[in-house]
Amino acid sequence: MEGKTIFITGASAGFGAACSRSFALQGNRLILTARRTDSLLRLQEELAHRCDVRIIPLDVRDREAVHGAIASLPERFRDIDVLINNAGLALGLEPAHQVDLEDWETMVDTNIKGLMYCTRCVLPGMVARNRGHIVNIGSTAGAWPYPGGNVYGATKAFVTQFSRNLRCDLLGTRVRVTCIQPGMAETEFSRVRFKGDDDKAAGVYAGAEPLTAEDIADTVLWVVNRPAHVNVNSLELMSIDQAWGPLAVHRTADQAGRGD
Ligand code: NDP
Ligand code: 8X3
Repeated sequence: MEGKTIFITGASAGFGAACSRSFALQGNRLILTARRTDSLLRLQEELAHRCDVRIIPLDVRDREAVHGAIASLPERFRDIDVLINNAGLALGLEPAHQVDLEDWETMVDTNIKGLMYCTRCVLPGMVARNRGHIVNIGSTAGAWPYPGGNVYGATKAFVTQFSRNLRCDLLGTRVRVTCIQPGMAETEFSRVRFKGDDDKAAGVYAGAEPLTAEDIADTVLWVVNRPAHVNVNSLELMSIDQAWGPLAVHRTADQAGRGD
């Protein structure tokens, strides 16, 4: 798969940075976006000897900025072959009745609306060229609930269903859509979720072997490199140290001892 144009959101860290490195190794043209310009510049410097890299400081929540960034791409970057909708975040792990409403809004604006804006801007070109691949980064949190997952998990459920619905709309075209649904992976994700509390973030992975950003990049590369007639609809992956829990049961104190 050489010489494709790959647009990656959230390229400044974690999965996005790892995907940038993997796709660079195959000599593609990269458009790397995120809010942190310094991290993007470092990545561009690292990858420039391997491929053509364009960086665009971009907040995916800003609809006009997304539109402007894509509309003003130079000719050689204009025909985007692969859009990796990766930018996203979780904020907090509090129960729903205690969360900061702004955190919920930030997750909706980034994980849902940002992904919608990028998709809507890139998709018409893909359909016109009758080729392309949209890879959306969902999460196990979109399928499997957990305490404190409230809006984060719901935004990822949106990503799963939006991905499926896109394929319905695209049936009859050669445009592919895949939703990757990783479980626990060690990146900056938990530091962001716990707002810079490194100890709390480290606790998420302590004593376990989480997925790595490179595991996810390998997976994205694999789905994109399937033959053009193969659409991987969704792919869920977890660390060997993670699995589902039992359904929770709340017991009142006087009933808790019954059956002993
Ligand atoms: P990181 O925090 O390491 O990276 C997140 C990336 O998203 C950063 O590059 C960040 O860049 C970017 N980003 C966040 N908000 C915005 C915004 N408003 N506009 C543009 N870019 C933004 O986390 P991961 O790599 O782990 O997460 C990547 C994706 O994978 C997310 O969608 C996450 O929900 C999902 N995911 C993560 C899992 C995990 O356990 N790590 C598991 C399952 C899914 P910057 O701050 O520079 O803008
Ligand atoms: C990230 C995985 O389990 O922290 O999407 O929600 S989890």
